[in-house]
Amino acid sequence: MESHNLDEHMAKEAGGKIFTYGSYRLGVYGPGSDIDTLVVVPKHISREDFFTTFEPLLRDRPEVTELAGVPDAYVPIIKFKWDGISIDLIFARLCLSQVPITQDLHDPSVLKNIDEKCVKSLNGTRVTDEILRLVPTPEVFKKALRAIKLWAQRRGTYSNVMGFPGGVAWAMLVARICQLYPRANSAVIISKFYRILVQWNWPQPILLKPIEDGPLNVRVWNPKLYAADKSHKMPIITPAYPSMCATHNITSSTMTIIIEELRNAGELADRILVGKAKWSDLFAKSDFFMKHKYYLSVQAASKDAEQQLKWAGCVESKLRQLILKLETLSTIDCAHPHIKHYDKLHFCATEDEATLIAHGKQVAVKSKIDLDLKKEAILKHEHAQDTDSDEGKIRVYTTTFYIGLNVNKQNIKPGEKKRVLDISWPAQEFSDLCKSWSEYKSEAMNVAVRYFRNVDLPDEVFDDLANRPRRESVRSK
Ligand code: 3AT
Ligand code: MN
Ligand code: MN
Repeated sequence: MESHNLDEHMAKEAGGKIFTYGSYRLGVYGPGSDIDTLVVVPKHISREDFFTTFEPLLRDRPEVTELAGVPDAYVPIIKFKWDGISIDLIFARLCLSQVPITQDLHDPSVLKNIDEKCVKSLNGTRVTDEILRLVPTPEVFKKALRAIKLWAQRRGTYSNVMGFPGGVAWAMLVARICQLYPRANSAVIISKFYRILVQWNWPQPILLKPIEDGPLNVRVWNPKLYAADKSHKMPIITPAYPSMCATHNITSSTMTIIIEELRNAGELADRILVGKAKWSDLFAKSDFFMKHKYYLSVQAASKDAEQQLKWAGCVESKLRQLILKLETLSTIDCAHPHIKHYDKLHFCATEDEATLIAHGKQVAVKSKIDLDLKKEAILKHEHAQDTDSDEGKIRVYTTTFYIGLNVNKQNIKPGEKKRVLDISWPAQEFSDLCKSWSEYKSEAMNVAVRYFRNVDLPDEVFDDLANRPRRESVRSK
């Protein structure tokens, strides 16, 4: 601070405040959750100070491990572990000479005269605080949300990137039901939740309060003005200015899946309330790999953990485009993305093996599954790469995403003998889209799309191998 030409008194008075957001702020964190933290500072402190002065201070602390600063992210962030607990730390500089301990972020005027990245960084806290302010009884809300989150995760409908509602969207849905039934307990909220949302007149938006205008020259969700906003299928709108749609990723396939899951859960919840079913039935895991007869796999491959993390992230962010293209085929009723992906490290003896694996072929080489790619990438930076006996072999990292397909073989067109499913066009377009990434290197990365029957799925995606789909055994003569 003194390096910023402030006298000692001014430096002391300048203040600063830590806020939280995400599941930690909402009180719905679990064992795998991080603590999402926002540091708010007065105008003398810049984002550069955050990364050049504060980050090294953190790095030097003995409690800190796996630290990674990402200054050029959409929301610039420092990620690290403190005593083994994951922390996401973001930064916002207000246009104020002091940030006292009583500083509040509720008023949209805090957004005045600050840069765009700071507006984005403040958004998480402003939204979670507003949700908590708008629910009649936060304790009822939190307990119901915990149940809904667990249900959505178990049913495979919790993932913003994959076209399902994410944490904030599910929270807003529960909050809306709490507003509609201000005196209900959490169990009643859960059963009303399913009933109301199955019957909801989508694309009517879910709003926790009327959309407000504010001091910035930024877009606020408005389907009357913007065609993109009008196309949202299940809009769930954030309550803090500038209001945005938290579910713009939902496609007609994921919407179908969400509604079907809501309907099934609603029926279960009714039976639970009259004692005819157990709560544990509601939280039963859905087996994605038993649901469909046909699947697509999308495999991103590269030779380095850090590169793989970015490349797989790029491919993942484009998957929605593939789903949208698949939905346009008349032979596909529903393209169902799996919310989980599979990271694997293959140790190849030859370049030929490496190439085959990168092209999605099944090659029997030594491999490591259940890989923590993030950790591998960070450890590499800390020069602590494991030096196991596989050194010298060629490493290929793969990340595989799956899409279940409901294939429609009816409505045979005149002249057609049998409906054939041809995914080559969407697959090619998708692969071109991934490869148009600015950091794409054709010699170091690949993306491979494959189409296959359920019986050809790899063993590693099944928890229970005894029940995996198999080819009908040929009866003995
Ligand atoms: P966990 O309990 O931590 O698993 P969470 O809801 O806290 O669930 P995250 O920590 O991943 O989820 O994210 C917290 C918030 O951070 C949610 C969203 O407002 C913001 N956020 C996370 N990832 C992104 C992203 N890629 N782009 C923009 N905002 C993001
Ligand atoms: Mn979190
Ligand atoms: Mn986080």
